[in-house]
Amino acid sequence: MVCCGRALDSPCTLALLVGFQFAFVLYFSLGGFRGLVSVLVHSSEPEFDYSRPHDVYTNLSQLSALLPPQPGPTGANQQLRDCLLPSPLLVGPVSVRLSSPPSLEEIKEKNPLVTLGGRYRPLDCEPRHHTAIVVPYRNRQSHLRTLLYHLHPFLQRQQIHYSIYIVHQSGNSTFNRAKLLNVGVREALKEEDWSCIFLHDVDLLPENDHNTYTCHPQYPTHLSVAMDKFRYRLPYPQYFGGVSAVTPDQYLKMNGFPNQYWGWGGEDDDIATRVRLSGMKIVRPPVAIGHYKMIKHKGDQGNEQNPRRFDLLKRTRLNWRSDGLNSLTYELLSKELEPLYTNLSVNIGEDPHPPKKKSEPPRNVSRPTAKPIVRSKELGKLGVFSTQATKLEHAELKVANKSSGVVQKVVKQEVG
Ligand code: BGN
Repeated sequence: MVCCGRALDSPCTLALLVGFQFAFVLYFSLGGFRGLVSVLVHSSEPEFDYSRPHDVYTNLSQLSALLPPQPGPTGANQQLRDCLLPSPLLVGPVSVRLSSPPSLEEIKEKNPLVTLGGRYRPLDCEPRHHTAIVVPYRNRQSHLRTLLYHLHPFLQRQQIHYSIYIVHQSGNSTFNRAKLLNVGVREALKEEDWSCIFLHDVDLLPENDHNTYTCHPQYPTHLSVAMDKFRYRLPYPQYFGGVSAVTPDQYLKMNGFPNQYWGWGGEDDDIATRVRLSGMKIVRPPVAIGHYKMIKHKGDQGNEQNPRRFDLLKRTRLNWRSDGLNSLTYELLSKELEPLYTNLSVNIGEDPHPPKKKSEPPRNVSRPTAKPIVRSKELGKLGVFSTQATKLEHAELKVANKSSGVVQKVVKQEVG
């Protein structure tokens, strides 16, 4: 060919360069390798119409019509058949009521089959799953009512045996989500041989009941993969916050969760790192199923951003075996079986580094927009960013940041 005879300045070389550049940009704008695969190979992702959600109490009247199981002639309960898989009661997308939640009495009335402590077990079939839902909590009365109003019917339709545990941090010290989760897991397992434990933020509401509150037998699960706050996608690939689930075995394997994260941020990244360090990986439902809405709210007093989270994250590899379930100390102040939940009130001690009076203003998480999660200054402080992340990861990051405004990974290389 005429044009290819000469070196760099030939039109052919130029055309090739432009071509490559175009292919490169196309590759990343389609979401890198994964995006390309999903475009080329027809996606088997389920599809749901979120524009026409069902009422979250749909199909529940069928359940309420069931009488409590009648004892047989010998006094023993009849043998129940196993619950069907998937539950025939599921409806898919459900509407989320975000404002003015009903009173606890009204919620109880709408959920007559929920028993003391916020427990439920299907009456007409033998459940295949036994799930404890652990919710770290402080001063969020209206969020709690919104969650209970939504979660009880949502879970009953899934025909699982479940109980909701609210772990209330007493006192005024800085909030410690991961430590409260450790307490919740330990207390829940004292009560019952749960096969699955859900770690659930109080302000997150699942939007699709095909997102079953059950565990993967081998690997920890991350459920809140598509939150409205992050424009219905993962803010970064190793994100493990919001709603996740472990079996007791998985929990033991990773030595539970860290106890040292006081204040907002980083503890979920630490947990994700533990998953990998203990030889496991994170599994997720399809994005089309893992939809969640976050209740909008102003900054959280007592849960200011934790400035130490970067340093803590750098040391997860060193600390995870000694800080966790095996170093957990707390005082259980009370355990009350409320009609819609079990209330565990706990003293988990004091933040050894309480924030100074004039600290960063509390984070405002009220806007459902994808805000930069980690500022580049903070990335710099971490100091581990460029040491292990590959060039490809950096390039992907740049493109993702440009298109979404979300600065993606910090501990990416830690969580692999
Ligand atoms: C991340 C936070 C997570 C939080 C998500 C989503 C950190 C550690 C920085 C090194 N991680 O940035 O804790 O769940 O944002 O809001 O701040």
